[in-house]
Amino acid sequence: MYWQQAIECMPREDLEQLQLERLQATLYRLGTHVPFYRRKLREAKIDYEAITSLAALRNLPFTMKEDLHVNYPYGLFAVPLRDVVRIHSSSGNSGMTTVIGYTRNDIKNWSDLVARILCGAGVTAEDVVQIAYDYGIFTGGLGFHYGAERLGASVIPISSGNIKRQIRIMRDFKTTALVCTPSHALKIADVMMDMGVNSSELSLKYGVFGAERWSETMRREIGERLGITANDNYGLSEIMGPGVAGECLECNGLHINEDHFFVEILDTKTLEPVAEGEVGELVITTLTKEAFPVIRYRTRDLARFLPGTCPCGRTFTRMSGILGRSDDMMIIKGVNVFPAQIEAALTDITGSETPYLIIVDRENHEDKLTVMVEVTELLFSDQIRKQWALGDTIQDRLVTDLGIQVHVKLVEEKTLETIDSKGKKVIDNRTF
Ligand code: DLL
Repeated sequence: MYWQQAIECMPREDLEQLQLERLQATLYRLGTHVPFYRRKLREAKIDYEAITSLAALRNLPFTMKEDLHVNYPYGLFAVPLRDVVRIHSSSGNSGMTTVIGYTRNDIKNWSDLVARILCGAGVTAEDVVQIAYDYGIFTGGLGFHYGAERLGASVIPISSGNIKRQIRIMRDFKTTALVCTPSHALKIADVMMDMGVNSSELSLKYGVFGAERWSETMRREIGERLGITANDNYGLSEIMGPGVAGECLECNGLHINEDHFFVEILDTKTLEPVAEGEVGELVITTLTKEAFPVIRYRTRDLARFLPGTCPCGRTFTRMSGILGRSDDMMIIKGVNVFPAQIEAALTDITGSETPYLIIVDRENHEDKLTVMVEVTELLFSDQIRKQWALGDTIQDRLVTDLGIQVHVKLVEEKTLETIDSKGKKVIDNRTF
């Protein structure tokens, strides 16, 4: 099933021509409207008006997450704010936040791309689509909402809280497609069991899952427990949100929406293309974005291109699911978390370097983040109430900065060195 068959199945030659024209337009937009890129291109001695081949893209400078931070909030927007109709953002305190804008046209393209993802996973205008992503500044909820509406499906914007209610609505409203993170789908299956609801009482057929890493074992488990197909899709806010790539029902890799994104896979050390089929970092150039175009954005996500063509008929290149990260970002309860955010908050509160250890577990299909903090001599108080207050202050601050629940454990000095963390600041006990 296709949403835009003529595009999704277009001959590669035509696709490459389209990509080149769109790259030229993007470079022109950035070169003329974004001082940061004008300077960057000039420094790299690139005449952006003289790019005549896709191969020339290899010489363009990279864009890093740090560039987004430095230009916070609107420095990389290529249109005036009056032309921006939506703003999304990643979590984090102001120094770590990224802000992404969309013009009306960007939203239209985004909706079409998400409609493609849904269609590829089997969803049609006949379906009742329940979206259990967070509806907020995170791109998952609204991104899928607009895409599902564009498709013409009946959309239930349930969001991520109150799972019992989600299940009741799923049963009573005869939901046929579930859209959320894979771990949330398993959590739903757990709560269904507690409620005595069997999947045969539901009308569910399709599951469209993404925003975090998952495994074939999880896919099988979701499929069996909810009685649905389970398809993967990938995206990131800096590039757009969901809609970058998604699996069709063949489930043999994620088709990249190459008419809107030029994707390279590079060796993380040399930053040169990896050998065919090798794993490397996804580096993405947007080809149609108006408000927030980026060139060669280093996603830090690791994946590989898959060889051959897909029986579904789409000509877009396929990539594997995400196999890891080339930095230390973790996705906890669907939220991106960097150890540096935690460290910065601790230093801020304690006024000194404080030993800590981050522990991530998955209990009953739910991520749990614990931060162990050593009470050094400087922080020690013989008044238990004062000590508790310190724990509460750290906890409140981390919840605010990260946007997820955090368990803070204060431990005695030198406790952390007795824990075998192999010298790392993070122990992630989850299996993917
Ligand atoms: O997670 C956008 C999204 C929403 C994608 C809904 C798919 C579905 P961010 O919050 O910016 O955006 O997080 C982006 O999440 O760089 C990956 O590390 C990770 N990620 C996204 N999709 C997948 C996936 C959204 N299918 C970051 N598998 C990315 C593994 C994923 N990791």
